[in-house]
Amino acid sequence: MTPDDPGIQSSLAEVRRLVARANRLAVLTGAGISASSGIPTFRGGDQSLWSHYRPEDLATPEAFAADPELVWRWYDWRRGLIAAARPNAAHEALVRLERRLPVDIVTQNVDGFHQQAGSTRVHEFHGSIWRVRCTRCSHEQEDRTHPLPGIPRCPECTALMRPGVVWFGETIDRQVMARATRAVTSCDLLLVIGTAGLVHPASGLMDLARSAGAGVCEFNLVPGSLTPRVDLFIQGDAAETVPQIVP
Ligand code: BJW
Ligand code: ZN
Repeated sequence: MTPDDPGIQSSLAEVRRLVARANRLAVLTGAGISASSGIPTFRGGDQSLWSHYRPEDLATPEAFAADPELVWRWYDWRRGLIAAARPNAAHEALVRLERRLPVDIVTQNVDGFHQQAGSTRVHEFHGSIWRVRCTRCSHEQEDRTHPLPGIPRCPECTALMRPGVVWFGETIDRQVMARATRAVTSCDLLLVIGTAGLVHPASGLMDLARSAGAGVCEFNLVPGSLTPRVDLFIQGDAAETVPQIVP
């Protein structure tokens, strides 16, 4: 499929109809929902200092073991961008939806924007950029310091702290996985917003929802790997399209 294919674009009226009929909603979000807040996506080819790194070069335990300072510098830069930015109209629209019916948000994003906007049932599939955890003992805590004065050290055992996020090759927290699975298998409708759908196991959640009988609506700037398997596709900036389903 290409963006020019006729018939790919569904109407917002169709999405509104499905939302009106739904009893439970689940939402799977990715980097694209925060793009309009000024947060670069992972595979978007932005012009930043860090754009010549791929996520696979930095978001791995091996990259951290080889050069913890480099990896922390990347996270410190991103923490600065996020701290200076705000949730956008798409995050806010999902808060309004929650006033109408139960809405579980499974987010791959680590920015905390859904909670900041006011959503209450948020499952952080890949962790949070505002948490740090010890590489040696089990100590974990919130840490919103920016800029970081250096690599954070564990207050319990002085070992290096690492970002409290899920890197490639690491498993999703069992409880978060269970909550996300429950959310997508118990909803009537899944909204998939701003994800390329290339990273497992998050990308499998959509098929899980479908096999449990849910309808799927995708919101993205461009059709992607998930689009052939969705029921409705709304093309455009999520900050413009998503608010139109919850006027
Ligand atoms: C807009 C927009 C606008 C832009 N409006 N839309 C081979 C085959 C299958 C699987 C594997 C494999 N080899 C390895 C794996 C497993 C691996 C994986 O999936 N790799 C793939 C790359 C192939 N997965 C894992 O390792 C996961 N764990 C796991 O599988 O455990 C089991 C296991 C253990 C050991 C060995 C093997 C298996 C863990 C994955 C963790 C991913 N972590 C990251 C970093 C998180 C922390 C951080 O933020 O730093 O998560 S990587 C990065 O990708 C981040 C994101 O959450 C994730 C997804 O990215 P997302 O959100 O889709 O962003 P983009 O940039 O890709 O897309 C943006 C989209 O928005 C685009 O579609 C745009 O068009 C759109 N857009 N502007 C609307 N304004
Ligand atoms: Zn420790």
